[in-house]
Amino acid sequence: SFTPTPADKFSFGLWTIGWVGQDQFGSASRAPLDVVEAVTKLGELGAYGLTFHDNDLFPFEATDAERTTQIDRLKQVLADTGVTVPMITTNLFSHPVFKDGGVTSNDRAVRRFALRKLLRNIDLAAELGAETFVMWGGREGSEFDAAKDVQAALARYREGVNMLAEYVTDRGYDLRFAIEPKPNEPRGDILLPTVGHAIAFIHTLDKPDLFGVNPEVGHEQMAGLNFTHGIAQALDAGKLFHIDLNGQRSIKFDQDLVFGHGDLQNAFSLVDLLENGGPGGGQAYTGPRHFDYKPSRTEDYDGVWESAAANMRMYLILKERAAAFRADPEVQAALAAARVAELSEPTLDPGETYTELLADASAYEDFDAEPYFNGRGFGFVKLQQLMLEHLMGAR
Ligand code: GLT
Ligand code: MN
Ligand code: MN
Ligand code: MN
Repeated sequence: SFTPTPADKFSFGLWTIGWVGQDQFGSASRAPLDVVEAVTKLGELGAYGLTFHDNDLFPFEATDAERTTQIDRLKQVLADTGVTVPMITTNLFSHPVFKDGGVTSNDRAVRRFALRKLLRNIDLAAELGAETFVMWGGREGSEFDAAKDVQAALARYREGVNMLAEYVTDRGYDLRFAIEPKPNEPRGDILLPTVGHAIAFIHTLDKPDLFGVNPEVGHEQMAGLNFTHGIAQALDAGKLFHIDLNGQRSIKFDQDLVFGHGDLQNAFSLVDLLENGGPGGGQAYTGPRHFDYKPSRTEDYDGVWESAAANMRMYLILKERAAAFRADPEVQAALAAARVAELSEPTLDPGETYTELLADASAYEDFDAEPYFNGRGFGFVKLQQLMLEHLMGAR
């Protein structure tokens, strides 16, 4: 069935359904959404989780008392609805103090302020039982090459997150960090622009095991990359800690469309990978299916909740389509003809080294490359057509 339940682990950012529609060219088209209403509605729709930035819940300027009031209101509605907070993140991008970044601002006082804001929000994450602490460094970057020493910025990034990891360890918090890449917007160029950059950076940290990635569909696609490939590499590295699902149509500004409303083929292969791409053919990813989209500025609140439901329904439809694709005997035959499973066979025999490979005449001296001309096609197009027919509901 396409009706979501908490077992599906769907979660939404408070900044997604709560986006009031302000953009570069226009003011808000909707009134602000209160967190109690947001959680109640998400629970009714079948979501299991709410995620948020500190300043989605209380404003940057909030007094301690105002902050506590909002946290208490959230805790109450979580208790009333059973909705959880699996992930928390920190706003280091809205206030002008962060105009040159948070942890990598040229201004050292801003960097120290950003670290304090992060530490305070880590305490809140632990208090609410979140497992994941997302770090999207939207303002960590530059527009002007001469104005940013990128090696120094990466060193400060590393210094900052190493300190956060030490804090989490010392406090005994059960919290892991997920770095979210994005190539540009709001900065002209953002540091750690893709999944690959982020994974490479993680390997330079003091406690790399505490760090993974939070890839967003649209962000990789803004860089012209194949999102499913990025996710596969994150899985290969053991670094898929969280995921931001949404839609993006080609290389342009960050659209944050409903999941599947962008590159639908890629959304299909993504869901197939997450649901069926595990080692034994099971789930490759068991964490939250988190939606980071923006309800179109054209919608009123009925449309906001329609669009929230559409994300979950789209995921469940794709999951059902992927299962049907895998179960189809014609697909299985096409997969075999395309020799997809053969890639899982190691290239060398057990225990074989270059010595045996060099001695194997069949691998080289007697290997016949001739039949590959005008023959030995892989049949990939037939397989793709079958996939699309399943996706379209034509099979
Ligand atoms: C912001 C950004 C998202 C990030 C959020 C987490 S904030 O809306 O566009 O992609 O996931 O900081
Ligand atoms: Mn986005
Ligand atoms: Mn976004
Ligand atoms: Mn995101």
